[in-house]
Amino acid sequence: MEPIFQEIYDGILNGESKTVEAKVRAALESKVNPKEILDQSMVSAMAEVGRRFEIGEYYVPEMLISARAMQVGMAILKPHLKDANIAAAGKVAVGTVKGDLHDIGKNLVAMMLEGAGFEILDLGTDVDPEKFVAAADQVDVIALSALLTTTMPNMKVTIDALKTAGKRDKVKVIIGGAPITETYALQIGADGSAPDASRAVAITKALLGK
Ligand code: B1M
Repeated sequence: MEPIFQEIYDGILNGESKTVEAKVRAALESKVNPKEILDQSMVSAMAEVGRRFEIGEYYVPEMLISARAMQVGMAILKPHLKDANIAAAGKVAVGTVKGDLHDIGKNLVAMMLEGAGFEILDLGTDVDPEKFVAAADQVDVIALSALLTTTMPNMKVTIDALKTAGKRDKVKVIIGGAPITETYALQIGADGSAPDASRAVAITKALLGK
């Protein structure tokens, strides 16, 4: 790996936002292709963060600081990616369902997806089913998060609202959050579920054939 890519890669793995910011700027100033910066250092670093999380080497705090460092780098890179007319891997609307205010896991999912090259439409928390329905026209995937057993049923309400609006077939729906199981996902008509943010990326990619 080229030294500048290695420095960005290590900066993300170690959650060093300032290093990532400085090195991404330096790479752009040296006229390195923004897509190469993204793919060869940043996306691969986040994939490694995900791998370390899955094998229990990283925990949520490490994943969060890495994701933040990634976001700092992404913010600098974004305008250049747009200039270069590079298409996102797909667009995902993320939100925590109606009645639920927990957003740390949802934000982590959004950050990891963004790190993997997806464009994110973050609908926030306590999201009405109608808002997800409206978003279905603009995205490829709808990602629903719930942390409470009392708000889980609103995932089904949201999927049913998509069906009623005739939009269910336009989008893939994935769900997740501490109380969610794959059995529940299938039962309510989601396309899949993920137990954590890194596997949310894997399933999103799989559903979109990426
Ligand atoms: Co609340 N809370 N909380 N809480 N809270 C839990 C969830 C709870 C388990 C605590 C407990 O009792 N042990 C419990 C739920 C019990 C249940 O339903 N069975 C609970 C409760 C009861 C409540 C209140 C009702 C408490 C009250 O007021 N009486 C209340 C409800 C408010 C509401 O939502 N309407 C409440 C409020 C809050 C705070 C506001 C104080 C705060 C939230 C702050 C915030 O999010 N900005 C809070 C917190 C922090 C927690 C705990 C302690 C931590 C949650 C968290 O952020 N975890 C939680 C206990 C716990 O989990 N140990 C608890 C870290 C986060 C990274 O993990 O969100 O699980 P998580 O996300 C993971 C995966 O689940 C997955 O990936 C993430 C990263 O790997 N994932 C997805 C999440 N969404 C995904 C979507 C995907 C795929 C994967 O695809 C779309």
